Amino acid sequence: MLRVGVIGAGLIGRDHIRRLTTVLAGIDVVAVADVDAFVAAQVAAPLGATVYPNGLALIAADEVDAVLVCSWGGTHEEYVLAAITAGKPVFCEKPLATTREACLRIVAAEVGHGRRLVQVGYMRRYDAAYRALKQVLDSGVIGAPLMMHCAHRNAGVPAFYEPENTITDTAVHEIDMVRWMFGAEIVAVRVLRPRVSRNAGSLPDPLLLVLELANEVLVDVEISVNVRYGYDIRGEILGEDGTVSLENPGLIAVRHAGRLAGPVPGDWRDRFATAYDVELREWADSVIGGGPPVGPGSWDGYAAAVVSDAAVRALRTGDRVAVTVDERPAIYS
Ligand code: NAD
Ligand code: ISE
Repeated sequence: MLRVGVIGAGLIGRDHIRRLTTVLAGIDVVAVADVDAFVAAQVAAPLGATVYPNGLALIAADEVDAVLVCSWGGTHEEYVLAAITAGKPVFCEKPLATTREACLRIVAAEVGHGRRLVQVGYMRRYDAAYRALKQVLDSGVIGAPLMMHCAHRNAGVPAFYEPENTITDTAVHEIDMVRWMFGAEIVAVRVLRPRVSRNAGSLPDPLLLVLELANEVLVDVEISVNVRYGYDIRGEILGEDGTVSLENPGLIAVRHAGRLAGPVPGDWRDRFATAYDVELREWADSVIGGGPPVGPGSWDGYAAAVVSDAAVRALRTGDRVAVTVDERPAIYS
């Protein structure tokens, strides 16, 4: 049994605990920590897991083989660094950390340790539809890629969202996906602001990001975080000889009274449920097998943070912001 400790028992922490304990085999959640002690106790009780007073104590515990970090983004750095120091594999929900500098400190610690221990929760790389898109692209059947059009729409977002969270928490998924999909770094970013939605509250919503890739592919990303109607993730790649696109993820279509209708996922838990299952299965298998994680690592977390830093600057200034990535250390090649 792989004995896992989970830090942060909120929405995704609880969802991951459910899949670790009821969907996937060979994993035991033995420890939980949350700044909200009541939440931690409530989540730990049915599992028979130990509640730790804080994340650092959980990481240090002998009974914990590997760690899942599911607390708020600003807290990730401290926990990931502690896990590296303890030599324990750590799956950290996105973002790896909220700034380029914090991610670089994690990269430096992992390089110092000499072996990869960190995986970051960029689950789109595990989604069947995105994988199929990449397979078609890589097959060459649509020719060389020219552009990609993306939309990332949330019915609503948590109350803590500040303007930059539309980038650092939401657009960051497309930032990672695009690097993986095209195997190329993002070299510049612009953020355009259309008319503001009356549902936007205090957020700049919607936004249009334009990402320039090193291979001259151009990607546009609509970010809408208050569309109300559901969770809607879109993507279409234009190649020289054809296109490939994500299709409606609904499983059924209802034809009734002269209308054709189908379900729209409510949020990321519906849309990416299977992707999270595969992601954590592969992560756990790599830990059990004693190898490095096979999924996105600290370097990917760093590269995404560099672009999201630039996009936050572009959002504030309206400028085109160039992105420069440091040299990739050998353990990430
Ligand atoms: P949430 O607010 O529902 O839960 C976060 C939990 O962490 C809360 O219970 C909070 O009390 C706890 N917490 C905060 N600071 C802590 C600390 N220092 N130590 C221990 N616990 C602490 O938030 P969420 O939606 O579950 O998001 C958590 C993380 O997961 C974020 O980084 C978010 O970006 C990421 N996330 C990823 C996806 C995805 O699609 N991959 C989806 C949702 C959330
Ligand atoms: C959330 O944290 C996620 O990661 C979801 O995948 C994303 O769609 C949402 O915008 C974020 O708030």
